[in-house]
Amino acid sequence: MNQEMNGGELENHEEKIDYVFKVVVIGDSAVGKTQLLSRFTKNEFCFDSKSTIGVEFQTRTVTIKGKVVKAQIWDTAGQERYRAVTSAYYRGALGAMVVYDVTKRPTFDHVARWVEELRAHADNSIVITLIGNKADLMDQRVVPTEDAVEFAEDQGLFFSETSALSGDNVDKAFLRLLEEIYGVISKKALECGDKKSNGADAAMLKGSKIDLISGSDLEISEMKKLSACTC
Ligand SMILES: Nc1nc2c(ncn2[C@@H]2O[C@H](COP(=O)(O)OP(=O)(O)OP(=O)(O)O)[C@@H](O)[C@H]2O)c(=O)[nH]1
Ligand SMILES: [Mg+2]
Repeated sequence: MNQEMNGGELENHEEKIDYVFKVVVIGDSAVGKTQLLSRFTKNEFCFDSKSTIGVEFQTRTVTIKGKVVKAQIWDTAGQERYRAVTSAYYRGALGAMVVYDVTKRPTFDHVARWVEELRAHADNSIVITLIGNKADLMDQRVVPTEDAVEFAEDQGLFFSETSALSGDNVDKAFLRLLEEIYGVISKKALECGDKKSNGADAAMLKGSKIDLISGSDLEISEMKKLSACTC
């Protein structure tokens, strides 16, 4: 694993949090969204997982390129009847995971719809990762990896196959997404600095650390204001 992005738990470093990244996890019901979150945030897996009602979030704090990043990951309900509720949570999300089940073709066929919904409700710069979960069920696979790779390339998404059950690729996929988000906001901050300095005062960019308020209950919209360039 990347040394700079060790995914280490930093529970006692709340006061030092540099960024809070909101990430939403979406996809059809029973593809394993809740278990992916559980694996990433608690290293736990539950065979008897109950279908999520509405939306809830979990957090994990990691370091990326020397910065302390709190990932606030929103677990949404995949069931159709909650659609109207869940799309409201896309606002302010810097990243999204669109999950399907490699053993259920319809869950992959519906991915295009989930991505469309994200593009309609989320920010343009949102980083999206396509996740084919339950890769441990090798003999039940019906979605070939190539189909997903082709779709991801076509749509400009990152892609990983994971198993929440074994833990394979779960940390890697989340950490990559967080690293990509970090890249996007760093670039925005630079562009913002460029515009402000108008090319005349490069020193303005130096040490322009963005201070974020610690605490999981801070409004995401506030976070967004602080972490994104507004010029
Ligand atoms: N074999 C296997 N089973 C998994 C995996 N991930 C989840 N499951 C099982 O799939 C079922 C559904 O998992 P959930 O995480 O609850 O699915 P969800 O996407 O959150 O579903 P909703 O909350 O209804 O949207 C549960 O029985 C899990 O134990 C995996 O990687 N491998
Ligand atoms: Mg769930």
